[in-house]
Amino acid sequence: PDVCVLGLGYIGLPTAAVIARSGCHVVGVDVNPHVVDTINRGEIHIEEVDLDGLVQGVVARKMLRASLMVEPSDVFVIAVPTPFDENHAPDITYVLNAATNIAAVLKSGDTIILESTSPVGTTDKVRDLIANLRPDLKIPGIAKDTPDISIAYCPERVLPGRILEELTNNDRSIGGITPRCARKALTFYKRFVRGECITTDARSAEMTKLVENAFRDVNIAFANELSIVADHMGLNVWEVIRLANRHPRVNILHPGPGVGGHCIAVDPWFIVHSAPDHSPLIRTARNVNDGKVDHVIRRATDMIIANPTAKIGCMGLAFKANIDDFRESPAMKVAAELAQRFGQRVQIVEPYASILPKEFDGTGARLIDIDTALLECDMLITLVDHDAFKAIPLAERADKIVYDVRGIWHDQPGQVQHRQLRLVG
Ligand code: SAJ
Repeated sequence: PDVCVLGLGYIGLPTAAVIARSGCHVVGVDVNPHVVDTINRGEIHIEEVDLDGLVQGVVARKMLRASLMVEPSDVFVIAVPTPFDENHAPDITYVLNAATNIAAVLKSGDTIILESTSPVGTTDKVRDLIANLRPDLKIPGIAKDTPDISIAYCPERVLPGRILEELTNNDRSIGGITPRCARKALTFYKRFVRGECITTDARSAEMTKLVENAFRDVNIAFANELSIVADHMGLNVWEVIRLANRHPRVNILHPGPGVGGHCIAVDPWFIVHSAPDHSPLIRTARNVNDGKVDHVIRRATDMIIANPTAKIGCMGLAFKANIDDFRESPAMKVAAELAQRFGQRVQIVEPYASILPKEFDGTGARLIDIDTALLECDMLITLVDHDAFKAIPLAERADKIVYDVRGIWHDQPGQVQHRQLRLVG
């Protein structure tokens, strides 16, 4: 079939490229002319492992091209952002705009698939919108006889840095407005997904996506709360977690400077917004993870004030390890705040940045490399667990004052260590 993918971001572009590789002619649609031009040159505007070669190949073979306009197709895949406003209310305007544009070219036999993370009920809203705009079509769940079109919700669940691999290998939930819609979408996903595709209804699939990210958020919140408790009690949280995780049914995640990125810190709010009186745990987890940023800033500030001549190296700005994405990053918030407070005493080490982001304008902070940091800085604060930081041997940092927010240097002197006391085994 011919496929139209709406939204060419971190999910839409890799999805469009993988569908094109499976043998469909794909047109990718984006509102940004720069994105459209870049892709039509066979290039990419985002960083993702192996995506450049894949896009170059499918564009060269004329299986993928980009456009500013939605075009008639057999399958429409919506992969636009769903942000939330200052009250944590989800904003599905981009999804509804995409559906409006699809309605203009929709014909009998077509399938519409929503992949964007969405509050429960969004796929029904898309269906109602299409029904309004296209009274000539028989709509699933509304029309009495066999509908003309199919509508389904099929969330992505890929991890940045492993997108192409996970796009093909992960299992998928396929939620139809009706069972027939689910079967239609299933046939499409079977073309390019090797993981198992499990059909369900649209609302369950919408909730499943939100639940997956809320589950991770709650677990990270547990780890972050533990880190503050352990700090208060003079314990090394990493040691405690390492030992607790030796229990066959315990698996605590890693504390850090808070939770960043565009999904885990957002999606739980969609659940809270739908059921505000029934989601105290999910809401609290969000607040615990957001509060961890402030805790790290306070703790680092105390250490910096206690060492008035020390030069400080903030290690990392990315929202997580080994990627170049600095948006919604707790590391960035901590580093920028410390730079505001302490000016030129604070230097930034970020191997994935070529210049300092605008958040550091006027602070006097400089971007330095790892070697300069090891030479010039007296205090190191690990805000991101990049492999390049983990690889720094003890001999090169033994004399530093370290605030190991990410727990990457377990051998650092001055941290409470009990491992040597373990006599068994
Ligand atoms: N983090 C910790 N401690 C941990 C794990 C993560 O502090 O033990 C932090 C990270 O440093 C980062 C944030 O959490 O700041 C989120 O990172 P992540 O790697 O957990 O997740 P994302 O946002 O890159 O991708 C998530 C994934 N969801 C789950 O694992 C349940 C991915 O599969 C989803 O597709 C993606 O959200 C999405 O698009 O929703």
